Amino acid sequence: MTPPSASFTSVPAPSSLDMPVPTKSLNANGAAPQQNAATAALASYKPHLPIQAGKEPVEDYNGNYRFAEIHESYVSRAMTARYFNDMMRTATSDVIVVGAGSAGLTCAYRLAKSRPDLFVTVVEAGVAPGGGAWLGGQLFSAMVVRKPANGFLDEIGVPYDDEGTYVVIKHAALFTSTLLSKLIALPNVKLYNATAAEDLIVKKDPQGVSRVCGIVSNWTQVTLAHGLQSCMDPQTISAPVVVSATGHDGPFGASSVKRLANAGLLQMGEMAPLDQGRSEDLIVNGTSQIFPGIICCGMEISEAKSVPRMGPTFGGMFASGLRAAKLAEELHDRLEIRDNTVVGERA
Ligand code: AHZ
Repeated sequence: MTPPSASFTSVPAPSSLDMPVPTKSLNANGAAPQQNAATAALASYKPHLPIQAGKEPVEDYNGNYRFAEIHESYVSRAMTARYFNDMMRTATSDVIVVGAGSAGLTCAYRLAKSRPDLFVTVVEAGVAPGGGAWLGGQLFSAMVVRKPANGFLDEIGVPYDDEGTYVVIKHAALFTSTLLSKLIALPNVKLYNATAAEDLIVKKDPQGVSRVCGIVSNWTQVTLAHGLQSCMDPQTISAPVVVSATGHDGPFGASSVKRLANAGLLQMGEMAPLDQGRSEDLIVNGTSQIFPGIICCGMEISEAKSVPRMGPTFGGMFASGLRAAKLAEELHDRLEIRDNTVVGERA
């Protein structure tokens, strides 16, 4: 088998499972033009491994099951090409949603569904998106939602028991998995999980207004290891509108409001003790643009504005996410954007 190489210029249609023979092209100095070779490799990469006669896959559960052939390199490239294409695409996004808990997922879904012209990038620090929405209170299964937020459950097709002023979903995971599957299936959405927003991009626009223009991202495992290694630089995703839905304070929570407060750009509150009757209205109605370019929703609002928590009732998270989607859409439409850069905001 020919060893794999990062520097090849053509990939012949595979007639066997062997890797293609590398062909090196040299520049005028006799050095391999690494960037061009890599680009050429991508351009000529043909993701197709034909099924050969006599090696057809067989779906037989009586002991003769046989998979179609594979070569490790095809598996690697199938993932790598897509991930890097996504990164090329999302380096400039229309809206970034930070945090894929119940508020962030709801926001991203409503926004991407109602505005197919906007590309929505969702960045979630955890491996499993969903935040606290996999369980009800005290790690129990059922999820309680106060009316009228059950309207969103009707929209996405999640069944519930109607108990008067509130409804109960038999398992929180039914809500989260349904919403997640609908969100990821949308063509104008990319979800990066295991990826943390480490910081925000804040710049002055030509009118002199400081505004959030995107996020500083890194793989979460790298973010968590910053104290163990010398500098492991992040990279960025730019967007004229950022929605922060990072939950209340915790290992990662409330990260955008905390960052803006640390930088002296915002005065931050602190989540107030539980008051179910008051909390959810305050969270939804308090969902707002907390600094130019950044809208905050879900429990992060409780930290920004000292709102009481509500414990395990989730309607406030859905409605806050829906309000954030509306605000994000309106803000995006008010902004003057040239070459992916905000040049100003119409009144
Ligand atoms: O991993 C976090 C979680 O999935 C993610 N997150 C936080 N910081 C991040 C960062 N980069 C990327 N810097 C980050 N991702 O954000 C998600 C937040 O989800 P959540 O479920 O914690 O927050 P939520 O506001 O969507 O829902 C809160 C649910 C709660 S908490 C509560 C109470 O404590 O009283 N009650 C309810 C209903």
